[in-house]
Amino acid sequence: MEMIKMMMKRLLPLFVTSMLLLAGSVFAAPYSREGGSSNALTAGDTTVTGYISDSSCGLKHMEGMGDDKSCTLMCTKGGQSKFVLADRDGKKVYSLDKAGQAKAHDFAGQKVKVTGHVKGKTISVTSIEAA
Ligand SMILES: [Cu+2]
Repeated sequence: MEMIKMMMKRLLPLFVTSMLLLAGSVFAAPYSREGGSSNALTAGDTTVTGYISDSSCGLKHMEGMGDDKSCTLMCTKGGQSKFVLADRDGKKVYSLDKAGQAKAHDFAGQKVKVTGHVKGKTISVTSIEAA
């Protein structure tokens, strides 16, 4: 099972990205922008800067849990909490979709720029890079 999980983790982002690209090229032409606010495909990508945290701690990590990275990894270990993007300046916590969960692992506790579709408080992640 571990092997399959690891393979899924590696392959899923690739799969999602290629599906998005495919969907983008198929839908980009026929759809006009007017009235498309409810359609995520026409919304375009947004970049949000913040810290990769976990859903238990959110904006501020518990004290006595080591640094942000170890706390985030500890909290998300075994899937009790999920990775989130904590925008400390904007005091907002965004949840990340499945692709984002896989990508966020490498950036636990770090300041990052997350690019993707923002819908309410959830980001469908296209990419995460260090900020
Ligand atoms: Cu934590």
